[in-house]
Amino acid sequence: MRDAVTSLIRNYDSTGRYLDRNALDDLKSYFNSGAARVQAAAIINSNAAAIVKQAGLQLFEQVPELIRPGGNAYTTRRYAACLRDMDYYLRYATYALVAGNMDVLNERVLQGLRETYNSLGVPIGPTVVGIQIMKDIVKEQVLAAGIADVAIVDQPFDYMTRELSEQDL
Ligand SMILES: CCC1=C(C)/C(=C/C2=NC(=C\c3[nH]c(/C=C4\NC(=O)[C@H](C)[C@H]4CC)c(C)c3CCC(=O)O)/C(CCC(=O)O)=C2C)NC1=O
Repeated sequence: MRDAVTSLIRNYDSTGRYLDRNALDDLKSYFNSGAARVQAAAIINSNAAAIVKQAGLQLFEQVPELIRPGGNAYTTRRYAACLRDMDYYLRYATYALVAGNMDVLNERVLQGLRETYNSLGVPIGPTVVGIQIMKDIVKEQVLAAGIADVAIVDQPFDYMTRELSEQDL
């Protein structure tokens, strides 16, 4: 598992280089966004249950077939599994957000996920919609807390979305 700093150092060390202008610029921008990343993680942490619940309701409103007979989230067990997955995505998004690096998502979330979902008939499209809904809710809350740099929030959610969708082609 890597973060913005360790991955940069690994990069430079592998070619025996001192940290050059580009490296220093990258580091500066990571450290400059550090306080906002931590604040955003704190906001998610104290609202996680509500964010997942609200995102689930919105998702099932947008794609009601999911919770009808024959839908993948139909039955209490599968409904709960779906919300649990949403909670995983949200929690790991906070790790990646704080790390400033998406490595943790590859390693702990995305690896093998498509195969699992395909074998269980979990539809990728609506999963992606659910991740995007959580992103929008989080961005609203982060913005409301006075953090201007909400773009940092996009990164982990968009990364998971992109990887899931691309893998499904
Ligand atoms: C931390 C990394 C991690 C992830 C990501 C993860 C996902 C994950 N989701 C699963 C199931 C599932 N995932 C869903 C999710 C959904 N169904 C829908 O219709 C919606 C679109 C969607 C919710 C948004 C459902 C319903 C199941 C149960 C499927 C079944 O057992 O039939 C399973 C199969 C085993 C189980 O049920 O626990 C895994 C491994 N597990 C992990 O350890």
